[in-house]
Amino acid sequence: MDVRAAVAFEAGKPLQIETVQLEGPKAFEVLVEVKATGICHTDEFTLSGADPEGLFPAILGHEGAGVVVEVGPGVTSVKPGDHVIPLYTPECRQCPSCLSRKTNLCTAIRATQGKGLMPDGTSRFSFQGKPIHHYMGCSTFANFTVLPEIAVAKVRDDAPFDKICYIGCGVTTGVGAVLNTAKVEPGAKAIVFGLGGIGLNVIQGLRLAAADMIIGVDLNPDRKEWGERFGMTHFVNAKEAGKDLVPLLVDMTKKGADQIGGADYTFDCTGNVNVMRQALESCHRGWGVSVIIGVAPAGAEISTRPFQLVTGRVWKGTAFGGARGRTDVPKIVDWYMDKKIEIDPMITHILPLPEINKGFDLMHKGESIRSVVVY
Ligand code: NAD
Ligand code: AHE
Ligand code: ZN
Repeated sequence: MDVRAAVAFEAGKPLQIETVQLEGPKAFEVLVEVKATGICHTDEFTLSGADPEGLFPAILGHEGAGVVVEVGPGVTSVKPGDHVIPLYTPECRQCPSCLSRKTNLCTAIRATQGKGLMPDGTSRFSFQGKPIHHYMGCSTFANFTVLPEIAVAKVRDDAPFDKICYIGCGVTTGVGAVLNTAKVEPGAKAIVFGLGGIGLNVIQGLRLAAADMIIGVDLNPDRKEWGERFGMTHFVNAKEAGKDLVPLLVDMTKKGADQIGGADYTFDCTGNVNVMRQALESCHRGWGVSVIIGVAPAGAEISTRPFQLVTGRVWKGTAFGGARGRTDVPKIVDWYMDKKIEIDPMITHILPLPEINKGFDLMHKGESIRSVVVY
């Protein structure tokens, strides 16, 4: 079938809107009509050429919501008409990782997904007779896409697509990093570095976890108001603090008899390895946990003095907020519908597909939190 897609033909070049061909679902696959997709910084990361796994041409996009229109042989968990959120972290419930109960990083199809292919090693998308790569197993920058059955979460059908698409990445990543990965307890002190589409969701996760002190750090002064909107208690402008940022943050977290200072939990939501170091080093001696969420370019490496770890600070990472997609995503949709979490104010721009490049421009200029393309 013909579908409309924003195609990434080359790194560093704008997406091109084209009519491309999509084959129907094979065994254990589903065809989904994508109704809306967010634009995440990770799409920009791959489009920029910084992603060591980046492949071109590809149909990017991994933060979608839509409706199942057809299922391939063997599919039992969803049917045409079901509302679904595509999962870049699938949940097969059978692989050693899923069965371990220690991680959400299902390994059933990761190898082919990383090669931009469906699990049978082929692509369903093509343009002028040549295959186009899938992206993160999702390719939501097309109005129809094919996904493995294990990579869709069935969600309630009264939830608006143009809001819940954000649960496909940003919301789940931010809130999940707090609840699943860090397991923040009430009364905690936390620092969030980078108050964009992910960082603001970390802040609302911290509010949900009843953290006492939520310090937000960003270079963009406009982000102060944004952080406060979701529960941030203090803001630090990283540009103004300069080299004094870590001692300043440590000082801010000193309280009563505890004059050592440092946060119980810190979160990197920038993808900058220097910030990741600042985040670790502003943790409390003995127990502070720093969670890396940001994705860093090919070749970038993190460093710190081993002493930071010897003295009890812990460095962790999280993908998709530690969420098991088919199990947890429907619950997060319920939290949104029950007003336990907010999404609407973070969606600052709604765009039609032909204007998708504007969404990337807004991100570069720091003018959007989330842009959502509605088909
Ligand atoms: P964004 O562009 O919306 O936000 C980034 C924020 O960081 C901006 O507010 C920016 O001003 C701020 N920032 C940049 N450099 C900074 C610095 N040196 N100090 C302080 N603040 C700084 O991006 P996003 O969509 O929120 O994504 C954030 C990161 O998370 C990206 O690296 C993205 O690829 C990654 N990500 C990871 C996962 C995961 O599962 N681990 C999921 C989604 C996104
Ligand atoms: N391809 C990159 C890694 C990108 C990455 O870490 N992606 C996150 C999700 S970011 C969503 O916006 C993730 O899920 N990682 C786990 C995985 O299996 O990819 C690189 O550096 O190679
Ligand atoms: Zn993302």
